Amino acid sequence: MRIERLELRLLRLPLVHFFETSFGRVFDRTFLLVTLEGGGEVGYGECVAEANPYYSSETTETAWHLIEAFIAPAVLGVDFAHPREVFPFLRRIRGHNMAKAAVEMAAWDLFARQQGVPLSQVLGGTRTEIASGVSIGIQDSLDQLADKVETELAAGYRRIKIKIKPGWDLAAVETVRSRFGAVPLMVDANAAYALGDAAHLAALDRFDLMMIEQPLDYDDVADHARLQRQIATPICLDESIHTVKIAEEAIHAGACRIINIKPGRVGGHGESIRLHDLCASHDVPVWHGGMLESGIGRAHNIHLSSLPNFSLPGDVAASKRYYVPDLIDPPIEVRPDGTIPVPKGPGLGVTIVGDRVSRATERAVMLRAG
Ligand code: OSB
Ligand code: MG
Repeated sequence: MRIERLELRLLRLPLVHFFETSFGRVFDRTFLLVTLEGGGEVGYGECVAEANPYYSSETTETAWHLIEAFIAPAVLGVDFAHPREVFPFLRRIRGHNMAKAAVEMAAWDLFARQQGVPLSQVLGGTRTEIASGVSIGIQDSLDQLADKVETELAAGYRRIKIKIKPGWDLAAVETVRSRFGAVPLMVDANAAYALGDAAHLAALDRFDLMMIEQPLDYDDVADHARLQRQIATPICLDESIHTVKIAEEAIHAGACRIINIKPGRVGGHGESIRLHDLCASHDVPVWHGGMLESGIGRAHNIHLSSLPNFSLPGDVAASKRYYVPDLIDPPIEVRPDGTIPVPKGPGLGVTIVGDRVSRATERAVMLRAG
C-alpha cells in the first residue's frame, strides 16, 4: 500500500444540541479530515482533536501542524505492507497521538478498500452489530436532564452516561435513579475532582453505577489507584490512557477496572487493538469512547467496536444526535434494540457526501511525495 497523496481539511459543523462537560459548553465542532490516496483508492481518517486544549493537549491547529510538517512528509511515497506498520513508523515523533491516528486510521480504510473487504475484517472484528450507549452533557436543570434521559431510553440506547462535575453530581444521579430506576447508568467527570474528594465520590456508591469515568487528573494513575481503594464504584480511565504501557501500569496499580478506548487518544487502530488485547488478557472489559465525531469518525469507531472485548455499550450513537445532515448518507442510525449494524461494504462502508464536506471546509491543502 503506497501512500501517494494526502489531503488535509479543516472542517466545522454546527452541533444539533450544545454539549457541556466539566470543562465547558460547545455549540459546534471543528475537526480535521485526512484523505489518503494510493493504488487508485482513497481512505479517510477524522482527527478528534478539538479547537481547544481542554480534553487533551492537542488541538486542531497542533494536529494540522504535525500532519503537514512531519507526519505527511514521513509517510508520503512509503509502501506499507500493512497499516499496523504506520504507528511504529512514526515513533520518532513524540506524542501527538490524535494527529498520528487521523493518518493511521485513513491508512486502515485505504488498505481495507484495496482488499475489497470491510474495515472490521482487517481489524479483527467478530461482531456484526455493536451495542450503543449515549453520553448526556451537563444540562441547565435537573428536569432537562430527566427529559434527555427519557428520550434516549425511548430510542433504545443500552446505557446512559451523564457528565458530572462538582455541583452537578449527586443530585443529577439521584434524579435519574428516582425517575428511571435500575437502568444501566454511569458517570463521566472528565478529571473534575481531586483525591481529597474521595469521601464525596464514595457517596455515589449507593447508586450502583456501572462505573465512574476519569474522576481525577487527565495524566494521573497513582491517585486513581488510591481512590479505587476508597470507593466501590469501578473506575474507568479515559484521559489518562495515552499508551498501552500506561494502561498496563494502570491495571497493575489497580487504578481502573474498565478502560475506555478512543483510537485518537492512543494513536490509531493498531494501538487500539494492542490496548484491547492487553485488557482482554487481564479480564478488563473495554468500551469505545466518543469524541462527537462526524459520520466518518463514527464509522471507524463502529468497525473497531466489533472486536470481542468491547463488551460494554460504547459512546457510539446515531448521527442525528450530533449533525443534521451528517457528512455521510445514509447517516448512522440506532435500531430500536439499541444496536448499530457494522457496515458491510469495503473499508468504512459508508458514503461520504463530497459537497457537504466541501461546504463545511474552512481550509484545505493537498500534499504529495517529494
Ligand atoms: O470524555 O468521553 C469524553 C466528548 C468530547 C470529549 C470527551 C468526551 C466526550 C463525550 C461525548 O463524552 C461522547 C460522544 O457522544 O461522542
Ligand atoms: Mg470521557
